[in-house]
Amino acid sequence: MSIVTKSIVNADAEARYLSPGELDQIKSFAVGGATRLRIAQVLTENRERIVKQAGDQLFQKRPDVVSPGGNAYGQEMTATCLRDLDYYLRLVTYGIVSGDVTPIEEIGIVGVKEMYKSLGTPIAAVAEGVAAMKSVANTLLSAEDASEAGAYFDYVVGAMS
Ligand SMILES: CCC1=C(C)/C(=C/C2=NC(=C\c3[nH]c(/C=C4\NC(=O)[C@H](C)[C@H]4CC)c(C)c3CCC(=O)O)/C(CCC(=O)O)=C2C)NC1=O
Repeated sequence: MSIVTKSIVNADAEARYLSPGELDQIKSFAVGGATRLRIAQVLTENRERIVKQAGDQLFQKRPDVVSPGGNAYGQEMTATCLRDLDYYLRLVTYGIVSGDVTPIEEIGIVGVKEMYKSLGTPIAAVAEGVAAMKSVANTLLSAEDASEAGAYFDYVVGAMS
């Protein structure tokens, strides 16, 4: 839920106007809107490059995952692995646009440890891949925008560890 929806739900539950504090929070959400949309646009436009370069970095650091016996071994499994990175990049853009990690949490974090465990996927390596996407994204963004985006990548990495 965005801060706007959340504040309205809370206020209406008490049949009251939005409080000055809530209006302040909504104001900073609105003021940051253009920035968040700009960042999401850059990440969306560069998604193929971000996923590809992050994958290259991950497989260099963790050659075991793409070696025989590795969870991402073989063309098809490697493609599925890169698809998962693309999923998380997409969820990060949802988080950035809404200014809230809740969409990321609901779509991609709840139950993720159990899921990867049952797939035999080393979740630490997925987290490394997400961290690699963050560093590739950093090269495409201003320092300020990179720091804003970084919080959402960090959220995913943190939730996987
Ligand atoms: C948007 C929310 C969402 C997520 C997150 C998601 C993840 C997801 N990743 C899967 C598989 C997989 N995920 C990986 C990923 C990796 N293996 C590694 O060793 C690497 C570390 C890593 C890449 C970074 C692989 C290789 C598979 C296939 C495993 C298999 O079929 O044995 C599967 C099993 C079904 C399938 O193959 O599609 C799901 C559901 N699906 C979703 O709908």
